[in-house]
Amino acid sequence: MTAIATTLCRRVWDSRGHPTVEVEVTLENGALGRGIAPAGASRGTREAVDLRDGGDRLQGKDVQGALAAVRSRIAPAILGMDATDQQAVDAAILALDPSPLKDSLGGNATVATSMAVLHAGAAVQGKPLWRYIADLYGTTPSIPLPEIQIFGGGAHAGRRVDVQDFMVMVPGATDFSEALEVTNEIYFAAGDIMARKGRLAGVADEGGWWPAFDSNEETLETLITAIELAGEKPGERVVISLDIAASEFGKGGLYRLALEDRELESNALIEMLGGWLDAYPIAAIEDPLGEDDADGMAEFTRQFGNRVQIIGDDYLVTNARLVREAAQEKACNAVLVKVNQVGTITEAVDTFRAADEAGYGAIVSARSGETEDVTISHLATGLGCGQLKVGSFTRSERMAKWNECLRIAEASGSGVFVGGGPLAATWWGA
Ligand code: 2PG
Ligand code: MG
Repeated sequence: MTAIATTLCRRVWDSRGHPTVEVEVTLENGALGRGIAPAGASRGTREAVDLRDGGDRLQGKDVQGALAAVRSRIAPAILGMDATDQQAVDAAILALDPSPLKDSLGGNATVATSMAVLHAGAAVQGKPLWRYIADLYGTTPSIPLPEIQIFGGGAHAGRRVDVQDFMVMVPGATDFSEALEVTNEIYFAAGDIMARKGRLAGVADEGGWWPAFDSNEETLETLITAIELAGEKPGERVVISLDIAASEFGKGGLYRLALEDRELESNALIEMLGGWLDAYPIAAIEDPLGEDDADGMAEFTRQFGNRVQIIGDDYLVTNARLVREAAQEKACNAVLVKVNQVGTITEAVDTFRAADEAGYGAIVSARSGETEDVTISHLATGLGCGQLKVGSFTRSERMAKWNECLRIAEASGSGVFVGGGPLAATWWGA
């Protein structure tokens, strides 16, 4: 009944119009699961490889090699396996490509298959995916607090500003639906400001307003004004979250702020960001230092780890071993969980567990290249991780995830919204 009968794959297209891998797994009783690989633009060097064909066609981004890996290697290996034994199926996939970066199968091939198997397992048990995940991993489900981008930047906006994500969270909302409502007002207030300044220039890759600013700090100031225009007092119900994505503009402890035409050493960057933490109600900051700047990250955490959530994305690449090492070095206090960064559901859950053991927060996250796949809404809810980062408040590849959370919240009943829970208690207003 629960055995995998067929594994199909096809090329579909993501939100940036690039090819990606979709996998469909059908079980003996007809239950079906589907997964689509997302794609990052600001990628950590230790992430699982997103296998692309190269060459002249489709900007070198075709995925025929990854599709061939699913058809000729992964499908035969998992045929007949029990789809509800996620760990065994993922182990069978990993056995085909034990390389740390999955460069032979491609992380895009493995993640689409792993997610498809997860969906098929839920389908055969007749459970909503979030409930299936909670039962499988013995976790307590909760609706996550959304982390939503208002301005995009960095690699998602032609490097128009250096910082990548200017986001808001509404830990003071009473439920998920209210958090979205407040965010909607802030998003459109920000659009109005840009229009009034004659600087409205469309949106960046994840749907946040295009950052037509003269400095990174002007973006922050504008975000504050937008929060106020939306009728909120910054730092009360609403807080700011930033993804600095420092690996994108720094190597070897030297950071180049192109917009401001200056170069900063690690300590100067820490000082600049510390100034922002003092001046603005910032509750979370992601990748404040580069992926190769372990000393800088430990120093930043030493100075600010008691008052702000410090999230490792490129720095930890959803890797359980790196989370454990970071905990020893006291670098970061939270990890971004992106399944395609590590390649399988089992490994992503291992990372979530490693974070839990280290007392680190965990934020499930989308990639900048996304699709209609809503697995991460269920993963964040099912694991009860507390936070979900998806991008902005426009474009259907983003809204699909927020809307799915609304459906899950409705189906699961009220009272499970994390909102003002762990985030508020630990970081907000501290
Ligand atoms: C990030 C993500 C999402 P990308 O850096 O957190 O914003 O971007 O998918 O391009 O790595
Ligand atoms: Mg990031």
